Amino acid sequence: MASKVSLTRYLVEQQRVNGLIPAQLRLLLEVVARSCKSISQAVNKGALGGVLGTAESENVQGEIQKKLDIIANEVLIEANEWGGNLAAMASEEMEGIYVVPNRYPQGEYLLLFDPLDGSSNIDVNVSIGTIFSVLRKPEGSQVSEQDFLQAGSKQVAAGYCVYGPQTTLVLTVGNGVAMFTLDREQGSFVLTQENVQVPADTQEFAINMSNMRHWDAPIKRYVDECLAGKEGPRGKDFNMRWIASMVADVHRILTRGGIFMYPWDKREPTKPGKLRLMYEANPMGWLIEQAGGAATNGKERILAINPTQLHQRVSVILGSKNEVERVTGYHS
Ligand code: AHM
Ligand code: MG
Repeated sequence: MASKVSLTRYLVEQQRVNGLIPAQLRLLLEVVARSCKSISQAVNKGALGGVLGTAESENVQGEIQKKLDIIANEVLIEANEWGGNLAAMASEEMEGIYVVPNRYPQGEYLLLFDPLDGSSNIDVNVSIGTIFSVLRKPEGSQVSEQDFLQAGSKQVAAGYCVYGPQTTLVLTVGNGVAMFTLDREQGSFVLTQENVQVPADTQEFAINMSNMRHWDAPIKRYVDECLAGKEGPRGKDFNMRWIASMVADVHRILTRGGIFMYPWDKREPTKPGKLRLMYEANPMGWLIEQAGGAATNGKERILAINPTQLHQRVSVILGSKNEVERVTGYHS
């Protein structure tokens, strides 16, 4: 039997054999993975660890923070600040950027994360996850928020860790998508799937249907056509899933195909969408593209959007290529 490939070995191969990642980026990804292991431990303890429920605080988006949102954010900051790989970090849970303190060496990279995505699912024991994106710090002076405002196409690594029945880390460094399952006995992530591919066609869609009355015409048209099934214009039946954890919905799509939509809607017309570009849509968009799928905001490729704000929101349509192209086509 072929020996198991650990995340460490996979990353070393990406560095040495494929020349895809410098050593500093490899070390940084190891630390992110280690943080995910700690978060997974905390998530697993649940009520026994006293980690469920809300904290008495709000984040910059005005959302009530859960205790685990704060714990996961601290784990990521503490693990990543001292290694010398990063210049600064940004998170859904922090208003401004976190510059690596002077007492540590500054590295060449910028790390962005949603420490615990799908917060509404924490207390009900449904899959949640950590999403991350790595950018290179532009050369020059002191690191600033401006340095983070790079299009998703500039990412050098992106991934997520889903805390579900299994803890699975999913990663791209621009060489396809690989999945690693946490082996709790060994304490390491083991490569369990390489070269992940999203089928171009699908009969499964994911959207929060309770917002239907607020949608724009193109989204309404697409979903109506799916709902019409065999007798409708698509000539086939569709299935529906909505987990309300983007990580879990994207993980399903990477595993068996599908389309995920969190579009702009009329509830808050000035907001471009619910999800955040820099640490949700960009990393997920890149993973999906690396697996042969597509990701747009209905008008353009998510990865082509030039950000103007750290916490900017975006309409998201991603997954199986032909379906994403269809919905995007309905917008033109
Ligand atoms: P969060 O980052 O505050 O957890 O919010 C993002 C989540 C996504 O994971 C998920 O797709 C979406 O919000 C669910 O929203 P809704 O509850 O409106 O269906
Ligand atoms: Mg989130």
